[in-house]
Amino acid sequence: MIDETVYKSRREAVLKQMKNKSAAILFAAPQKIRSNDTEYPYRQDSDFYYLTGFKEDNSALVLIKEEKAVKEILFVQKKDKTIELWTGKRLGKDDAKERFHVDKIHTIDKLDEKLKRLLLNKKRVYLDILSEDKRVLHVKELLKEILKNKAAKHTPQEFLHVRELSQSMRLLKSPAEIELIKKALSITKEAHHKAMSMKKAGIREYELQAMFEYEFKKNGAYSDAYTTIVAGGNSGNTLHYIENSELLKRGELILIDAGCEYEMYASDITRTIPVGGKFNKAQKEVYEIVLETQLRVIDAIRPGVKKSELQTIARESLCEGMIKLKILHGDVKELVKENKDKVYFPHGIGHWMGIDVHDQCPYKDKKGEELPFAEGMVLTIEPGLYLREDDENVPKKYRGIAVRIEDNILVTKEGCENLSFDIAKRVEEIESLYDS
Ligand SMILES: [Mn+2]
Repeated sequence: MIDETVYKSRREAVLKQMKNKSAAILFAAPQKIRSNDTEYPYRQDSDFYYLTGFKEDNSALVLIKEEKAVKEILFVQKKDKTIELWTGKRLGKDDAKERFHVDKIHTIDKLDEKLKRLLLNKKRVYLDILSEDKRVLHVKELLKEILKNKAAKHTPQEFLHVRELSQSMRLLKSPAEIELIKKALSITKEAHHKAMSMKKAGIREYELQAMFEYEFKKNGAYSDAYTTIVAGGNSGNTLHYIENSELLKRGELILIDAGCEYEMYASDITRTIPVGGKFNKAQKEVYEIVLETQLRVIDAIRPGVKKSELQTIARESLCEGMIKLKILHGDVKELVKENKDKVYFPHGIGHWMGIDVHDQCPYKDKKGEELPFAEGMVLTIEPGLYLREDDENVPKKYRGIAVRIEDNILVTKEGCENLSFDIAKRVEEIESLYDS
């Protein structure tokens, strides 16, 4: 668990970045309606959670920066016995005062009234400017009113994106955050190992998906971090296949991209395993190329290196392998230059990961230059080869094979640490787990 003082220091770091005479407003995630009065499972907004550790909906954080003073104000839901009977306990204003180290707590129904005062004489407002959320649009309307206020010395003239403040901070994970990711990975590992050991021929992809979701919950992870992909055979060539409805057949591979979320932190692991427990020769050949590529890329990660360099290492390594398998012909560098590999490896080598599976952190600095890796960053490394069954340029024995191998990597002072090092991925390891 992350301590209250950590959230406090994150807000202070946001306030430090804010310009003088400004206000920042961030809302809790809205409830999403599934139909009529039924909602999807609720998940807190990632930036709001990062700055408050608060999981209730219908809340807002307002940060105020003046020349010599700063103020943190949290708006929470009112206690209401009748509503709480239906939707569960609310923390309420009094308990929120005890828990949160902020300057002021109000109930959310006071937000408009307070904002009218708080936003007066501010020059800048940080808001989720890209959002279509009706509460954000409402604040914009309020600001129009304030702009008309003749009594104001200053009126907000500049709108800045509130999420940029926290998202750049979220790039570097603290030891406590890394512990949560490790915990998520330990649960995810159990599920992947169970999938490797199970007899799978004749069951449907969604049964395997259900096993993952069950293992996640059983071990204390409330949710998956994203919709599980269980793709048997050629379906693995559809990158975001989530239909998961086909029968798994002996002789095929299954590409499983599944990771749980633990205490709001993600894990994101892909393994490609044989349905019947044994890789055939062609599957093994493709698999070894992807594995060798993944190991080469991970080996290159250290502070100062950039993601685009890893992309090149991956592409060259995959091309080298595809030449050996006679999928591609020619010179590695030429093939990469001509993008001949793109049809077989069409995606990026990885992405930031943290509170979100695809963490919304910047990849470039303010000048538009690519950010070099630094100690504390966490990213996925996930090369793949996708050989469609209808691709006549691919030797027949490889058609319909899709392999992706994905691990979660922490950049350290000297190099990197593979946080998911103990999830089986070598051919012999996977095969020996089957039915053992
Ligand atoms: Mn991923």
